[in-house]
Amino acid sequence: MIEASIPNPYTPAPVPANPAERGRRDPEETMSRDQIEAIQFERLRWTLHHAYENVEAYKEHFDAHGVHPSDFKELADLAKFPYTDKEFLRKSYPFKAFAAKGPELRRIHASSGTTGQPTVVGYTDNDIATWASLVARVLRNAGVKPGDRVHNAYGYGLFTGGLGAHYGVERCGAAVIPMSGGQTEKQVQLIKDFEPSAILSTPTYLLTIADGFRKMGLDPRETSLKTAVLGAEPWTEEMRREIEQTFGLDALDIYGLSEVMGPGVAGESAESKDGSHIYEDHFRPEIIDPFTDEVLETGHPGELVFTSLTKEALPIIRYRTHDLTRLLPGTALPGHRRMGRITGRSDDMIILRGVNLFPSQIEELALQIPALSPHFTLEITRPNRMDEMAVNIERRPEFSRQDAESGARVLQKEIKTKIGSSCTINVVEPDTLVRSSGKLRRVYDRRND
Ligand code: DLL
Repeated sequence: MIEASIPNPYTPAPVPANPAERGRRDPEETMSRDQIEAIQFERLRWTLHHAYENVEAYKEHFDAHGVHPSDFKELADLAKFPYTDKEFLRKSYPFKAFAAKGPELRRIHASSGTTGQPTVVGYTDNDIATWASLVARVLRNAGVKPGDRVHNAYGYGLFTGGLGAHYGVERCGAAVIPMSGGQTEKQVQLIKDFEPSAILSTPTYLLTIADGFRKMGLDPRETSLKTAVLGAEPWTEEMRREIEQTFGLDALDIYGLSEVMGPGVAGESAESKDGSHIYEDHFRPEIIDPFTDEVLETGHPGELVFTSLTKEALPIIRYRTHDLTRLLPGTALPGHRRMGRITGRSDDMIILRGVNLFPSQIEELALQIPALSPHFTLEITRPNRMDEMAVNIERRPEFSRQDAESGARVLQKEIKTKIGSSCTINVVEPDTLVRSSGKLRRVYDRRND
């Protein structure tokens, strides 16, 4: 047990022995906003004490900003506490931000990121139980039931996607097929033979699996799959439509990040299909202006910030995710706010001759053109001291080169009028761009090469 001067008000609910009961909703899901905020207050008060007393880096950080956990007297007081970010965790590499250092520590994951050393995250038994219960929540709300089979194509290993999703499937009473990412032919074979009703994958990797079906002479619409729970990278409503039509299933969102837990911080309900609900009995979200750091009202777009409410091994206070979105009132889970689609990460934003743009904007426009496929990359160069962007995009195999070229001209015009950037479009042949088995890299910035 990790001690703090005030007792931890939370313990994870026991796993029902009867698998059929694992299909039941958690009582917190149907709570009102007032009830959720009352829970948030109690749990946040404990989290602040726990972080301050058990993690030296938090004590130094709070002391440097002249705040103490006893300054937290109402929810709004959270704003008195300083933000944290990747740099805060990086400086604590590998374990200095952990409150659990001894036998309480049960698992370690890490997120690789694109640069520098990985960010290391840790879990106690209770953290793992909570995590599984939240992924189970996402899956239940997406329509997965006890007795279902679920194909898990998230990568297993240090990445939180594979194992995080794995225990969530078991927790909701379904059977997990731990396929991991890659080996697309084998994915196709197992989906065909094991007949899962649901698949967990990144949206772009699911498109690769669809290609795999076609290559084996199979129609992706003929599979047993009824639900896809997709996340780990930004995706658009147009991509949702593409995937749903390709497989004839319901595609729903799952959101999360390693530092805050992993997959299952938020999930989308099949009944409303209107964005992921953040599980606010475990995470308090805020939206801030990424430039002025000011906290914005619900509904305003900005950067998502999270504070954990129940995490033991790695409490996280006002963590800046760099994910750009907005908070919206709850619908299917009225006490929990939803997040809008992530339009991009502030560190993925391309600044092209002064115009800010995100790959998701290109995805949205490209997918409206029938002859162009969702497989594209963006290549940015600076040949004559001027930024240039090329969109390399595959034509759909069922359309001619000529159709794709005229589609490309439409796309070029759309990018100019809707985003404000001039670019060139290179139509390439089907199946020539690199596929990824997990998170896809779309942007190749070669301006400094
Ligand atoms: O990607 C955790 C995860 C695994 C989520 C499987 C969902 C499914 P990280 O590797 O730490 O963790 O990357 C976190 O991925 O800050 C977002 O930028 C992005 N991301 C995750 N889910 C979504 C989503 C996992 N549903 C980073 N939509 C986050 C858009 C997402 N972006």
